[in-house]
Amino acid sequence: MRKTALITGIAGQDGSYLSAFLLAKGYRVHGLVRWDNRNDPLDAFEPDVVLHNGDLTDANALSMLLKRVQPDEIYNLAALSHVKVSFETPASALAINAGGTLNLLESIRVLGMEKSVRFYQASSSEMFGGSPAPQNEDTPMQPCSPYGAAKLSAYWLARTYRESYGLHVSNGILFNHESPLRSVDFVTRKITKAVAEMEKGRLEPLVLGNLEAVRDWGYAQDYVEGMYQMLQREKPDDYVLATGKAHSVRDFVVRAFSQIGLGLVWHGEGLGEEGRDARTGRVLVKVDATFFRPSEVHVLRGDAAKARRLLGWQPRTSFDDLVALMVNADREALRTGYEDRAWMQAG
Ligand code: G4F
Repeated sequence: MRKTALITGIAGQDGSYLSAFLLAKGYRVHGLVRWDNRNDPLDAFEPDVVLHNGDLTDANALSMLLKRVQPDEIYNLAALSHVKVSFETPASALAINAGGTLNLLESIRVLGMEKSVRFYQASSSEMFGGSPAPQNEDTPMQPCSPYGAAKLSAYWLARTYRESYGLHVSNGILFNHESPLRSVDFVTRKITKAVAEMEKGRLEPLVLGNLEAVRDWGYAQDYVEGMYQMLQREKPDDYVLATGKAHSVRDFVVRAFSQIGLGLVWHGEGLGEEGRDARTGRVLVKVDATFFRPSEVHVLRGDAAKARRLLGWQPRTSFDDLVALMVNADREALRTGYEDRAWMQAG
């Protein structure tokens, strides 16, 4: 019997990789997508993936959808996922990330689907906030952003529904995971796209915020397998997925420029700091207050021993390979004219 999966947030990076992964396993895939976030016309016909317009905050519509689709597995990936934006729209962060999760869990319960559905909740390492690294499933959670607080609320709702109603609900506590599909609103893709553009002649420097923040960056494609593996376990549980290796934003920048043969030397400090081309002295990187957050999670480095032990999961892509594949994808996108070239006029 073919299984049916419903993925909320299917249009995002993880949704895209996960749907490809599940299709290859023979699943029927349904996806929930906000109508203004679709990159296909509303009446497009896609035989392998059925897209449904919807929004996690619309509880009745979600219930109707679950009743219609009758999924075996639900992957709740939809979220307001940008940490800095969550400081600007905290109520939306809470409504979507926590309220939306509640709407799904409550729909499962009210429809009596507790025994037929398995549920994956996209929890986040941002929930650890200020807790010292390395962080694992037992590390105290001390979020320091509306995003982290909302995700923590969803995490506890998921656990509550598991323990109170016997739902098969697992939290995947994922550390940062990136890819060429990442939006440029996130620091890794912002860097790799700028580096590829500079190689092609862009003149303006790359402008960033906090260069000292340390993250545990993995490759998104490796992580969606872990999501799937969690739902194949007989018993639901919570798992950290991470590489265990940490690098600063500065490390990422240096590595990305080295990919196009440029070395950086740093001058100045704080907001006045600049990264210059070691050979020509040209300014390639600047720092600006716009990209700092009201409060910052300084160091995230995960310990995924439990996922390794119980799921057999481990990341396959190193930091260096991740940076290389992202820079190369952006170079290729420019070469084929896939990305827009607005920066050319601006430069
Ligand atoms: O790429 P980021 O915006 O990712 P962040 O905030 O760590 O969140 C991502 O990972 C979480 C998992 O831990 C997810 F839950 C979340 O949904 C998202 O996917 O920022 C990474 C670091 C931050 O410390 C930020 O302050 O980079 C720093 N940074 C420095 N300059 C910047 C910039 N971040 C962005 N987005 N843009 C900058 O110019």
